Amino acid sequence: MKKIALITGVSGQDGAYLSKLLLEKNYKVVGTDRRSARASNWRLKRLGIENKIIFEEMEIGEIYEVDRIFNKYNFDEVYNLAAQSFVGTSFNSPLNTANITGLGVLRILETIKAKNKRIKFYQASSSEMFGDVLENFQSEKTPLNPQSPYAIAKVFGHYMTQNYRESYGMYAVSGILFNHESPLRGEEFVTRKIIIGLIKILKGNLDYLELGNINAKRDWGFAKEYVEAMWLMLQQKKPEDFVVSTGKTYSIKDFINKAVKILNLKTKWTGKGLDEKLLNTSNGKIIVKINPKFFRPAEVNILKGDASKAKKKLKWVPKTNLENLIKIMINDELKFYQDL
Ligand code: GDR
Repeated sequence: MKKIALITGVSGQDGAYLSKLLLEKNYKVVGTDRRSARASNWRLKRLGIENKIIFEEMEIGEIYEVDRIFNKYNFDEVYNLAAQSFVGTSFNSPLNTANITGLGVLRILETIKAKNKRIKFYQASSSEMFGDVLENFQSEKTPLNPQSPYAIAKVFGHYMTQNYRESYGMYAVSGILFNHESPLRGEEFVTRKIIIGLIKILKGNLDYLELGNINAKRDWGFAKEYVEAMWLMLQQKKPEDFVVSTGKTYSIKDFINKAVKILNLKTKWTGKGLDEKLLNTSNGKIIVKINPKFFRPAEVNILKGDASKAKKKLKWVPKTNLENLIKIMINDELKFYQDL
């Protein structure tokens, strides 16, 4: 008998990689998204699996929608990846973020509790929950200190998942994933924005790139590896939460410096604060400048995860360092240009 998995938010980066992984493990994959099917399927197409999963529309903001999907299939595992996942946007739409990113988790937990408490549940928690960090390395034990409506909604989902595990004996776990990137990352997130921008500049299709706080530091890993940790978390004897991270932190500026080096661009930084710029020393043109429009009302300055529990219990370790991750993203983007 094939196991049946539900992936909410299937058309996102992690949804696509996780679908591929579960198909390889011979699962029947039901993927849901709020949008009417096909337009948002480019990632599944890129991985060649758009016809291999069962695609359903499900608005996680409505309990009867969740109910309908759970009546139609007998799931073994549920991966809740659906969210309003952009931190910046959450400041402009805090109510929608609370409803989807926060209450959405509870709608699924309630449905599982009512229908079949043996269904295993994975919640996509986030390193953003650590916010203004209270410990140098953040682990499962680090106190949470969220700084955005997004992170606060994630904290709600995180504690609800723990509460349903403890109150009802459900196999419900939270994966606290630090930033994870790939060629399938949405263009609004900083890593993909930088890669796309630099390549457009190189090809003469963009004058310069505008960014916000380039001094923020993140712990970046490769998304394809992070979905393996999600699956592993649902295969344990005991349901537990895990941090998934690389343990290394770099600023946005470091990321840019590594990317321009790989692209063989000769550059130098000038100016300070709002006037800080990256110049192309070959032609004197600006490559990067700061636009305060991309600043957030409250910022998370630094994140650095301690994934030693995942290493010990899940035998999961990150394999791709930042340099190689950037190379993967650049090569993919360049290939896209060649294919045009
Ligand atoms: P983040 O990712 O907020 O960490 O959350 P993002 O890539 O959006 O920002 C990372 C850092 O870069 C700074 N920054 C910019 N960010 C964007 N998007 N655009 C810019 O122009 C820009 N300039 C500077 C940001 O201020 C920030 O400090 C991601 C999301 O995927 C979440 O859903 C997920 O939970 C966490 O990672 C783990």
